[in-house]
Amino acid sequence: MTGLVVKNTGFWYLVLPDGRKHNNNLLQLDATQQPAEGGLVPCKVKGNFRLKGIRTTNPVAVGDIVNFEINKEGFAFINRIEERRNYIIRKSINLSKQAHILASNLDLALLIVTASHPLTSTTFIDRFLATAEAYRVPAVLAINKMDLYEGTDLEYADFLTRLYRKVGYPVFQISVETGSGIDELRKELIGRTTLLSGNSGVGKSSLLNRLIPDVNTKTAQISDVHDQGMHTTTFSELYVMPQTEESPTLSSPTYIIDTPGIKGFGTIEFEKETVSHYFREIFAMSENCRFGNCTHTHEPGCAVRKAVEDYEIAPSRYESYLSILEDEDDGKYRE
Ligand SMILES: Nc1nc2c(ncn2[C@@H]2O[C@H](COP(=O)(O)OP(=O)(O)OP(=O)(O)O)[C@@H](O)[C@H]2O)c(=O)[nH]1
Ligand SMILES: [Mg+2]
Ligand SMILES: [Zn+2]
Repeated sequence: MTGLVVKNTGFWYLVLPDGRKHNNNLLQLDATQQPAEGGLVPCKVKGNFRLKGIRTTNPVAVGDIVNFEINKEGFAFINRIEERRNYIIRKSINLSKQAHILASNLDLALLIVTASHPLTSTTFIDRFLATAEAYRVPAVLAINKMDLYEGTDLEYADFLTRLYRKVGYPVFQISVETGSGIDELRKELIGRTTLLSGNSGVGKSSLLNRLIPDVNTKTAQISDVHDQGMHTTTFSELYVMPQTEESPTLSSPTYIIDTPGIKGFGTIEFEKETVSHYFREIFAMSENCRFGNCTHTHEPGCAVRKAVEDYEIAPSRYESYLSILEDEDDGKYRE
């Protein structure tokens, strides 16, 4: 049997068998429970799924299409993963070489960012966007909590909006709290499979609850002391958004994957020579560099560094580019 991986609890993978409709109604299961009719099948993994020699904390990811078997005792085992159309992977912030696949087979990567409570850094945004470019997943930014901002926070939100629109990414200014900008964003998601990602506390689960009101995933207050999220969501999970008036005859379902908040975004598997390909404006500008193999760090006649000096390329983007190059130097990622 084949199915779609909807959740990974570390121990079980919950799989939606082909032909069944996902109703967001997840089962709580123990080890002896039989797969319930109409529900999700709890599976374990059989065999060794390695990603081109990279050690991943999760061999099977949410969004994977898998083949599974049910044995005589009634336990289900995943025995094959269909080839992934794409995926988003990151290295965790610690110095281990472990990587984590956020999700696979995506039509869209939606990065939720905030200008305060907590503040999302441009380094984080750029690393996420570069990874989306590298794995060919279209990316979109949503700046959430617009209801909170004034003064420098509002300036930062507007700075991010202008910067990333200029680079070529759609940017939405939203407030899950007041509902502003949500309808526009919803249109972007219809008929697609979207990964929701971002720092802890930016409002990923709150957005999901607004888009799919009957789900009610857990959300939590930001810590007053640290102005940071509480890591409320602990496992990635795929939800289905019901059809709306705008999509009555749509053939593909609208899936949204809520994920745990992440602190840093370590890039993985990048060749030094190709890092610049994942920064659209740097790549475009590099055509004018004197040397074809310019790394835009020290070479004479570098058009990229000239453009940074002239503020044609944002210094923050160039710094993010350099920080990824440094990672690739020592194979580590530090914030
Ligand atoms: N003022 C305001 N608060 C918001 C908004 N969206 C979310 N919040 C609040 O931000 C806090 C964190 O929201 P969550 O949805 O739990 O954040 P998350 O991104 O899912 O966090 P993790 O699961 O830890 O990764 C909650 O207290 C929300 O009520 C918004 O638009 N405006
Ligand atoms: Mg959450
Ligand atoms: Zn150059």
